[in-house]
Amino acid sequence: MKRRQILKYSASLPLLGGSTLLLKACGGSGGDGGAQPKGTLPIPALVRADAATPVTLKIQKGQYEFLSGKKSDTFGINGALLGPALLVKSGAQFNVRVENALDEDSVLHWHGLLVDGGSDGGPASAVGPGKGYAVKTAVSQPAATLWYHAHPHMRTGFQTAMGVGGLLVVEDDASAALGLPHTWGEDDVPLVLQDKYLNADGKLTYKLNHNTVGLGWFGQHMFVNGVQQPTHYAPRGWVRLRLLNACNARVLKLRLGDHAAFQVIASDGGLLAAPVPVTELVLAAAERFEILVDGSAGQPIELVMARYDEQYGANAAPFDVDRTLLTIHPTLPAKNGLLPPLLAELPEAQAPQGARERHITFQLMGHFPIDPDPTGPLPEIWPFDFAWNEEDSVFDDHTLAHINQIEVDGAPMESFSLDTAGFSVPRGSYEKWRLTLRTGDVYPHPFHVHGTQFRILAINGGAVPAHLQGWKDTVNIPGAANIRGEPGHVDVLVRFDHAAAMPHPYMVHCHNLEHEDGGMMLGFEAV
Ligand SMILES: [Cu+2]
Repeated sequence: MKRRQILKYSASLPLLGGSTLLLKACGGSGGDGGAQPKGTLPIPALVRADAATPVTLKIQKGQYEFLSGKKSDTFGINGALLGPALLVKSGAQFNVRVENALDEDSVLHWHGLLVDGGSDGGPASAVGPGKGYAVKTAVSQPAATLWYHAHPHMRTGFQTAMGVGGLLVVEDDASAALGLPHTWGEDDVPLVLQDKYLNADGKLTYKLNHNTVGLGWFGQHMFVNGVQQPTHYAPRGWVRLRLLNACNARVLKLRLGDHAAFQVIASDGGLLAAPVPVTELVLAAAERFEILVDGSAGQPIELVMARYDEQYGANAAPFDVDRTLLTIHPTLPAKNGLLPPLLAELPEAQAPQGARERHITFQLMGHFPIDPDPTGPLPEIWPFDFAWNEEDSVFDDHTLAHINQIEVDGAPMESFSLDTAGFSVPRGSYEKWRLTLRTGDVYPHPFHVHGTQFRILAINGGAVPAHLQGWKDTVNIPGAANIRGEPGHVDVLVRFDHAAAMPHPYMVHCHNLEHEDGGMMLGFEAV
């Protein structure tokens, strides 16, 4: 597989006019505002990880030039930054060995993979420096674009920001028969989207203080597979983009340069029932969508990150204006990938009568400046400043773990503990969960639950947009309209088919990684 990838790239080299490329540290110079593309889109190697071809994943330290000529310390998997895209076929065994070559505990979570708690890679499974573990587990879910990332408690944000992450692709016969674009790195293009905060020396800087813990770690540079504003040469025709928002906290709103419609074909857990045409697409942290863009005219297609005003800090400069993330030139010979009118059969998303209901409430840190007195003056909102990322960390590990909470059915849970399961769900039963926030929490929180792919029943009590009606493992809970307002709420239909018992429970948590590391997480069992 690796060799094939290299050959494909060698073949397209002359067209790119480049010299060296592919996963070399070739980050752009300057900010995101430059007019010229900064390099070619690196494509992560697609590596089959099953019983016949087990793969070793070494979480290691490295150095990477996010900015040209400026080296930064990073983490990566089998490399300096990020890791290979793992491939496993539904029905096969997912087979990897994880080795931790960092100086601290680590673990890889298989985000969206339906496996038991012991194989899931939750924080309770973290291993120390120099240690490793094997994962061998059957995969029995439809084709999907999943991912993996670090998940050690209180260090998930730091390690993921440093580069511990990658894609995990499940394939199956039904999706292969559809004729969708499927030539990896040509008309089937993985895009790992991440913002990074880099200091004046181009070094990735990550601190936990009141600001970053309250709002999340934001970067002033956007990277696509580790490169700023890259260019990709694709076959003429439909081009499939596998989008992953791998930011720690940032919500991304994407559109095409000419505002043309594009087709959403898959969400977190697999194909939608039918393609959904949209002109813009919002991805909360950890969400994935697969889209098809129309390159039949052979004209350049820009993927643009639009200004986003519904998350505090997300529209700070340089993201106060729309920014091009990637330019695709569909000028190579056509591959004839199809856009079928129907994609997959999905069961109706309806809670069965008598389904157990749970209310899960994310509670943002106690000293967030929310004034509970409705007659008092409005509290001051923090001025947003990227330089927070360089302020000293103010939390020790003990304090950090106890900042945020999750409440279940109105009962505040104890501060997050790896030793405690907050609740227990019976395997194989549907449950209807209402996900919500504290009154007056104006901040959006991406909800993620391990061990299942769920369906969204309602958002703020209303209809679910068509592209969110498929399988999901992450959904954004909208913030309140103002600091006195009722927060958003999302109803989802969940079912757990695999087992997770102490000491390896599943996790429900906010995927704003700084919120999660501050304790906005709860372990639970499926029995
Ligand atoms: Cu949150």
